[in-house]
Amino acid sequence: MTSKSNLTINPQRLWDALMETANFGATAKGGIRRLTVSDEDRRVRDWFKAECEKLGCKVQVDRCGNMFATRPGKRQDLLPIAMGSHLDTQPTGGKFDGVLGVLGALEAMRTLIDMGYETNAPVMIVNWTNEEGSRFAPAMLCSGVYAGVFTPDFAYSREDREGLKFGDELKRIGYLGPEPVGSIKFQAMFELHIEQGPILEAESKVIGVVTGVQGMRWYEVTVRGQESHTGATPMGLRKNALLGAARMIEAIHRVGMDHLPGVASVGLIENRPNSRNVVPGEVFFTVDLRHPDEAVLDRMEADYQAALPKIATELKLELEERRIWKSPAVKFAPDLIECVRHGASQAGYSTREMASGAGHDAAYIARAAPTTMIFVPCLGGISHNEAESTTLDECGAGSQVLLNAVLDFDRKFA
Ligand code: HGY
Ligand code: MN
Ligand code: MN
Repeated sequence: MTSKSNLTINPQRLWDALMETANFGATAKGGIRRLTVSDEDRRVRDWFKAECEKLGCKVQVDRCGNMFATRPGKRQDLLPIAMGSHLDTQPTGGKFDGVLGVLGALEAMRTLIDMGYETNAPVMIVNWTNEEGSRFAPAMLCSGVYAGVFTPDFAYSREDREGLKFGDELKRIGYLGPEPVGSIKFQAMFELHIEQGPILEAESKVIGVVTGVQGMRWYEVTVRGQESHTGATPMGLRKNALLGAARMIEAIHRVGMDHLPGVASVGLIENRPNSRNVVPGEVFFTVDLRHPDEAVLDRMEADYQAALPKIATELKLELEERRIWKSPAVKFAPDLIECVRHGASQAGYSTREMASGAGHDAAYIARAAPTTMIFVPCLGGISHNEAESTTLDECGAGSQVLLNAVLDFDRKFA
């Protein structure tokens, strides 16, 4: 009988899987462009489904394309213990954001099967659809539907910047599954992820014991002025929407600087008509505010929403602004956090307790079941960047701690 202690994952096999799936949407600069419910997303989903079925797992797909691969345990009266993350990426994403969590879970599953180790509870791997929210806002869209934050119809209605709808694209790639969202249950979820920040590397720690996720809010802003000739329109008579947007973006940066460790960012901007000799008449941009403390986030929101109208008035511009997403700060489940601590110490890895700056599916899944996360370092803390990088050993450490934590949690059902 295999003892728990010699259940050692195979870091090379995990690394090979990471490099193989990096081909689905590979970019020239060594990153991945695998936007949610794109053809590249379909290819990696097909690969994931085939790999899980080869292991004998039952693969189910719900009506948001969330994928659930389950291996039975000794006791069918217990709900599965889940290990989940996401396979979609940013437009210029890296090889590890999200995918490490899904493939680290696959490696843990492969190890259990190789060693003939039967868990008490079933074990499940989850691929959550559209964690990134880059193509279809907001982020964590389908883990949000699973947790009851959004309705399926809200998700289906979301449009990308080309006017395509999420529901149509999900159907087009063949992943509008039969299972009602939320109907496939599990009793806990562990999510392995790269930190996407510099702390673990700076402190030479291997494992982040994640205690929660900071609050996040997204907004959309449209500034309207008047298109006019750049040669014939005197400076004092212009209604320059891009000048207004530029001053607003500076003001938003100031809101972040005035509320550290909060962050304030503008990431997406569309300038119309975007012609070199036309004074811009309309600018659309997005705003992303985050802070660990909701009360401070309220103040950041108030400051930002007070600053924009002043700028619009000064420059005789019209302003349209609205909040499209609010994900409150989340604390993870203490007993699952304890399993991660045990799992890391059992493997002999140094640890550091921390909250997550980035959003994750775990932030919403924590509303549906006890949840926590495990971080590993990434080079220079860089992520959402084609240069995103981590090492075979760090990926292996994360997957090993994930397996150890799941088995630690499972032991109480013996
Ligand atoms: O926005 C986020 O924090 C996540 O990467 N979707
Ligand atoms: Mn992610
Ligand atoms: Mn991401």
